[in-house]
Amino acid sequence: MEVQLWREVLEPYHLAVDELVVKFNHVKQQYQEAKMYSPIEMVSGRVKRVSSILEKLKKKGAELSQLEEKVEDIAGIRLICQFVEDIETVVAIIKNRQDIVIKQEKDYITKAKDSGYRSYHIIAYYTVHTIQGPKQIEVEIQIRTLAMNFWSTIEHSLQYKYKGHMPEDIRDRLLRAAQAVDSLDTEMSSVRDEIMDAQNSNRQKANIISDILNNIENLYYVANEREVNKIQNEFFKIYLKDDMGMLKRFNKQLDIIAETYRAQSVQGYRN
Ligand code: 0O2
Repeated sequence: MEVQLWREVLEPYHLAVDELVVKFNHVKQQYQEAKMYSPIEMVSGRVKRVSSILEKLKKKGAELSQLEEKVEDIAGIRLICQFVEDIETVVAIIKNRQDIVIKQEKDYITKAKDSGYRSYHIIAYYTVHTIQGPKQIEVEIQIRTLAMNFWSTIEHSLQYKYKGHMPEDIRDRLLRAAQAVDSLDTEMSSVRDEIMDAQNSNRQKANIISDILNNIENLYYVANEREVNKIQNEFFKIYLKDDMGMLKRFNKQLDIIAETYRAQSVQGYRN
């Protein structure tokens, strides 16, 4: 293959990565808009660098012409979760999609690699549409927790630094760090319900505050300034008390006031 053709070969992979990043971010956004906990915390994607593709071909003893069949992770998507339990949910979401067809699953969570690496991999078929028509390509989706991602990012850069000759003491320390990451994930899972409750109530509070501020802003257009200032000051006093019940009741009162003004303006229109 001529060097300048790399761009052409990789083009559909770039398209697949771009599309899938948008799609998975949209999944996250949908959960957030439905005011639900999202099992996907972060989405990223990359197209493998030419040097890494060549390296993999060499490792597999494959020809350049076998590039697309032998290198399954030219297009790579990474989905990061907060908790180990979320990984299963994300895998189920992927399996439910019609635009992603699973070829193979690699569970390095149940059984970590010898290096200590933990992650769930899905090799899938995904079709992109270019001006040449549809093209089915392979994509590798890596699903892991924040803690697993932290470990693998560090380990990956050390692998790069030592180019396959990692000193034994570093390898041992990385293995110990991998065990610590595993314990951290287990520990976080045991307090998952509490953490999720806290995150939910933070989200709920932010939503109520934004409703209240919207109501106050709308009242500026219909009520007199003195009344709105009074409401604003009252809101701030309640806000400082950090009491969700009071915020909810205050929001309800504002809804009633806003409704009264709306009714009055409709009546005024009729008269
Ligand atoms: P990069 O730079 O991320 O692209 P196989 O084809 O099954 O024989 P392969 O392709 O190595 O073997 O599959 P595997 O084991 O599922 O690994 C694919 C990718 O997972 C790797 O791609 C890494 O991104 C990641 N990975 C696998 N093992 C490790 C590990 O021990 N440490 C870290 N940090 N990442 C790992 P590349 O091409 O190695 O790298």
